[in-house]
Amino acid sequence: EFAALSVAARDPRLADAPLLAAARRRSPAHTPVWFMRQAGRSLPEYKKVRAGIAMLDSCRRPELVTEITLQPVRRYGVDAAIFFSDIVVPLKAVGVDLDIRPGVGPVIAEPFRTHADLDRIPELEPGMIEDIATSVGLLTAELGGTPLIGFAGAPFTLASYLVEGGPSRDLTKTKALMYTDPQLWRALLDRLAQISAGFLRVQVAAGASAVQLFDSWVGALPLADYRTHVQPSSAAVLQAVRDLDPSVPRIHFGVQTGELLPAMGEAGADVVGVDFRVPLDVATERLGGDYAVQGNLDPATLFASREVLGERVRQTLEAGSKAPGHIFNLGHGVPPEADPDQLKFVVDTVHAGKS
Ligand code: 1CP
Repeated sequence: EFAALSVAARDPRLADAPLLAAARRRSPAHTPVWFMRQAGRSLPEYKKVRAGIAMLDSCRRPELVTEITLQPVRRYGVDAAIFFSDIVVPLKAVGVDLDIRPGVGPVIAEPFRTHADLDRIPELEPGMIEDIATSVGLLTAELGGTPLIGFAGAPFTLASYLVEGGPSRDLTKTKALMYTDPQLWRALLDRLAQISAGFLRVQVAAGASAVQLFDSWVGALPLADYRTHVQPSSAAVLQAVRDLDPSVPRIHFGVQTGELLPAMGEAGADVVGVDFRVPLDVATERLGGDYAVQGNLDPATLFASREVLGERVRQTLEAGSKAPGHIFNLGHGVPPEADPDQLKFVVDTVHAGKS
């Protein structure tokens, strides 16, 4: 249980934060809501401050990170900030040669192929990301009673970029490595678990009051392979956060993970993120334990009329009310073309409640 409550010791106002209450399966004052990718290209104020600055450079400038992270909190009145960074930032910090290309995503100069490639992915030391701790410290001072969610990519999703060399639809090379050389695969995932855990622990130590582990692409795997080849490394990441501070709730998210939900919970999550394909009441039944859920409005409904959007929000709240705790979110990230006024409407509708 969350006996230590060291999170509340950081700022007494966090004790009543709806996001933390829902994550702990206690009754929040209202259903908390935030959006994956709430910062970023859907916001004109983001495009303005990012102009002329490369994505990965912007992630290493504490004043800029602070401003970008706060933008959606100011505009929408969401119940949490998510740290502005990217899942590949810690890989870059240990020296992996990679870049984020506009309109594409992460691209790796020399994709991972053999045992020797492990030498190009050293362990993460806190001294390599002192700026991340600085950014989190600046942010938590500004945020007061609004929780900051720290995050990292899960080992499988990080491995998928390293092995494929960039974004990929079917992850064939990644799965081929997993099936042909399970020992090398395990060594790679162990190394990535250390890096992912190190990235999260720096954020938590600096003041993040919840964390989300993004295993965005793990839905590419059947359950049995997930359990054998992936779950142990993700569990190690979540355990490392728990060891540092058991009062920090852990959210575990992936896309197309309908078949994997219970296994993702068992990996050590308090909250399981659900994409838009599985209704939250069905997800709760599948999870079958004391898990809060997060989600899961289809991002495409942001382009529908207010009438349709409002109805979908209320349906999501109704389905979420069957879970021991519900954090409202989209089923995946905010599309870059989304209208910020529609997102504000979602926040207001969630805060107004079901009826
Ligand atoms: O120039 C730009 O603005 C680039 C777009 C962008 C942004 C705004 C990228 C490139 N990353 C980010 C920030 C980011 N990335 C955040 C921050 C804040 C927020 O949510 O408000 C977060 C949490 C991430 C995490 C991330 N990066 C994930 C997991 C989340 C998810 O969407 O599933 C993944 C898979 C990435 C890789 C990545 N980085 C960027 C892109 C376009 C991608 C996806 C590429 C692909 O399709 O494989």
